[in-house]
Parts: sequence; structure tokens; C-alpha cells
Amino acid sequence: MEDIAEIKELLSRPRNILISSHRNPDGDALGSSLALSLYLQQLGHKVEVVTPSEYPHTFEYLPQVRDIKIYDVHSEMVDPFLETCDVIFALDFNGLDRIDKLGGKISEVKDRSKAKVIMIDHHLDPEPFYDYGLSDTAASSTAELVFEFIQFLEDTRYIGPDIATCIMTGLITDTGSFKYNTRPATFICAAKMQERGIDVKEIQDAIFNSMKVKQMKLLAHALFKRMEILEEYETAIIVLNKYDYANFDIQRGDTEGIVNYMLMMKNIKLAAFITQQPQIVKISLRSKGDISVQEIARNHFRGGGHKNAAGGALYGSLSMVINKFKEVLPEYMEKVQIENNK
Ligand SMILES: [Mn+2]
Repeated sequence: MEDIAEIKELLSRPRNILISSHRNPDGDALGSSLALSLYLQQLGHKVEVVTPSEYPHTFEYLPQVRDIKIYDVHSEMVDPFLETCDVIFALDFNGLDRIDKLGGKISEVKDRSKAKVIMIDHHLDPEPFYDYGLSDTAASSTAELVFEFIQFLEDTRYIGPDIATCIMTGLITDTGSFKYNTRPATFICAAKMQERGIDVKEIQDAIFNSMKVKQMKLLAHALFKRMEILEEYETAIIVLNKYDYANFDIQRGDTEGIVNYMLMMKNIKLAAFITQQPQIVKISLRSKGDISVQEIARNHFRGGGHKNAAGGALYGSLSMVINKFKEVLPEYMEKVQIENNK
């Protein structure tokens, strides 16, 4: 990181620091934010972690997760603190429009105050809203980059079991337990975390083996009754409508991970998970290999993400979104098929 000396200087005195992460925070958003927060607190800073919306119950084991402020709920507490901030971190997202109202507030305060914005992120095409950035799309996760950031600051001695638990959580969730998005640095980071004496199996169990009965039944329903296979395009789709939401009492986080099951099928290269929310219709996309679902999400569903994992949302009817997806699908799948046959 080029500006590390300036950042070191910036953090050399006690500061008020806000750490922000994205809507519907996942294991990486939460793990990276809490790891950074725990580290900065040890340096004597006053830190608040803020996400636009609530976190899934799965991550209740993370240290200090209950102290996270949810901007949808706690904006009256967050706003005055934000005014006093010297440093604002943006973790695991690459544009202020990804964090809704909180993003608007941050750009407003930043214009007025002298607060510096530091982005740490691994998504493609970051927008230039930050003063300092550690942006690396080759990194497995933002958690891996937070470790790198602490290394740059020559402060790895501050990493104890709590920080290690948070970073390991980001690594595990963003790599599907080290199945994808890994590079040698990912495993080195994981090894350093395990050296801190954490129980990796316990973290894996907390993340993956803590399903509620209704979630398991919903998964079965989704796969058995709501899945469509488009063999020609090597694509699978699952659609959950508003009746499914009512019948299964689906809450935030209950549908987590369903999309990934479709890619377990041998001939399926693209998976779409479409859900009817009260105001919007959301689409989560996953792919194997060269198929860029990021392009599909960005070009057609007002979204974005990574090459093999992306998502978006549109206002409108469920059938409109399903039809739109099926309409644009051939363009992307044929392109890949032609390139593979060259
Ligand atoms: Mn991430």
C-alpha cells in the first residue's frame, strides 16, 4: 500500500473512527469490520461499526457483533458520531451507493469535515470515493485484506483469538470453506489465524451446521418444487414467491446459501435464485468458470458483484424478472459456448 506512512500518521493519535460495510452483511463484511474494529480499539481509538441493515443470526458468535449499529434503526445515534469522525473505513464494498442512506450521509459529512475515507475491498471497479484504498480483486475476501492492512502497519502482534476468529470467518464464508477465490496468501493468512489458537472446526460448525428446521424444510421445498433446469443453457433457476415467504415464515438470512446448491449439479454452469420481496424482486447469481454473472447483474438487474457471484434487484413483478433473465441468458451462455469451441 503506497500511502501507508500517511495512514500510520493518521492513526498515531486517538481518533474517532467509523467502520461501514454493506447491506445484508455477510460473514466477510462482519468478520472484516469487527477484526479491524478490535484492532483499532487496541490502539486507543473510539470505533463504531455500522451496517445499513441487520446481520444474520448465524454470526452471533462473532466478538462484539452485538455492538454493531444498524443504520436503518440507529441513524440517530450514528449521525452525531459520524460528525466527529476523523477516519471512515469502507469495508467490503466499492461505492457509496452500495450502502444506501448511510452512503449519502457519509459523502455529506466528508465534504464538510476533514474526515479521511479508507476503502478496503476486493470487488471489481471501485468508484473513486475514497482517500486511501486497499483494493485487490485477487484477494479471497476483505478479511484477508484487513490482515494485509494490519501487516502493512507492522501490528500483527495485536492479532489475538478474537481478531483471528473474525478474519477466519471472512475467509471461510467468502471462499466457501476454501473451495474458491483462494490464492497462496489466503492459506498463509488462514495459517496465521490458526496459530492464534482458534478452533477452526468450531467456527465451521457455527457457520454451516447451525440451520433451523424451517430453513432445512425451505431448502427441500426450493429444490423439489421451485427449481427449473434449462438444459440447453446449462442453467438452473429457483424462484421463491410471496406465498413461499408467508408459508415458511422466511426471515432475513433463511434463504442464505440456497443458490449454491444448484452449482453442485455436474452440467449446471449458471445458477439464478429469484425471490419476491415486499417491494422488489431480488436475483442472486452464481456461475462456474468464464461465465461472468457480474456482467449480467450489472447490465440487466441494477446490481454487481464478482465474476462468479453477483446479484441485483428490480422493482416490478416476479414474472417480469424471470422473463428478463431468460431473455438475456442466451446472449451470455452462447458467448461462452462459442469461445469454448474455438
Ligand atoms: Mn467479501
